[in-house]
Amino acid sequence: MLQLQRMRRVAGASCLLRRLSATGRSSTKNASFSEVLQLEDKKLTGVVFPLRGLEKYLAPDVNTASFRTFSPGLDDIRRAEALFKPSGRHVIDYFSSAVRMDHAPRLAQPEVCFVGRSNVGKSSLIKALFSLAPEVEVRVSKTPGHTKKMNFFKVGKYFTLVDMPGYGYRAPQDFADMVEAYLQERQNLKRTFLLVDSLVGLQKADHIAIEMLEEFGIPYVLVLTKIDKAPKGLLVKNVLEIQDFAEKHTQGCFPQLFPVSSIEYSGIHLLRCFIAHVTGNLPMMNS
Ligand SMILES: Nc1nc2c(ncn2[C@@H]2O[C@H](COP(=O)(O)OP(=O)(O)OP(=O)(O)O)[C@@H](O)[C@H]2O)c(=O)[nH]1
Ligand SMILES: [Mg+2]
Repeated sequence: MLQLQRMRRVAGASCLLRRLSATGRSSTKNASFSEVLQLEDKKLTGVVFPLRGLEKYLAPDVNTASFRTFSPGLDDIRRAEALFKPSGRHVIDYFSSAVRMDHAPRLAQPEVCFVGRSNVGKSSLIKALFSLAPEVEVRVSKTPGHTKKMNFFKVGKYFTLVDMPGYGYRAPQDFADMVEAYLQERQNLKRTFLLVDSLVGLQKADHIAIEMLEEFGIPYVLVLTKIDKAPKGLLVKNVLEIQDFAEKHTQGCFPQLFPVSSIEYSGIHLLRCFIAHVTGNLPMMNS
């Protein structure tokens, strides 16, 4: 509690400065952790730890242990955010694109990638993660099948994020070759984020992706997207169903789900922290 109060005081000042300098930009409310720390406790919990925010809607006998598998302290989250903010020598930028593995850039630094059905919100999620570096161009679209190449974004010398074309709808012909080959061959791949639409839960195409990741023996994480659009009851139902499925039928899946909204920034701060952690850039202090 004391830690939270102290962080809120410091955050208040920097938040004001940010607001003053942010004129003219599109809405980025809650994009920065200092802003989130200004929220009242319940709202703060909902934005930073969306799963915990759902606990009040659950029956008392529901086991929520896996809601806290990854449970960083607020200071860990603040330290992780620094990696997602560009500064003098720390450059965050688009690096290159590839349609085949032999075109993929040779990068030794740790990498994470984002896969999932077309239109599920992969590019939007990367855009939200990079909201503190608005000059980084990440293209999103209402039209499914928008991202047609593997797009590599370098976060300084620390790690790389890879935006993938979606599967399922009008996927590029060589999608299977491109993404499957990447997942199988990429040596520096530390974690794969499989995005699932929180409004509809696991679909046939998602099950195929899960089977593929299980077969390749690749560690992956399920991210539930667009939670701002899902009524709470539906969200709770889908969270519990997916969690139950992951527990009973998967080996490589991280037990905790990561619900996110790329519009409201719910879950984005926690995900930044998780990415910093799995890429070896954030030893935990308070977990
Ligand atoms: N309300 C809401 N809409 C979202 C969210 N994330 C993405 N969207 C919308 O969903 C649509 C698709 O988003 P993209 O990020 O382009 O999806 P994608 O998975 O990259 O799609 P492909 O590149 O075609 O595979 C866009 O209209 C986004 O504005 C979210 O968190 N909340
Ligand atoms: Mg895309």
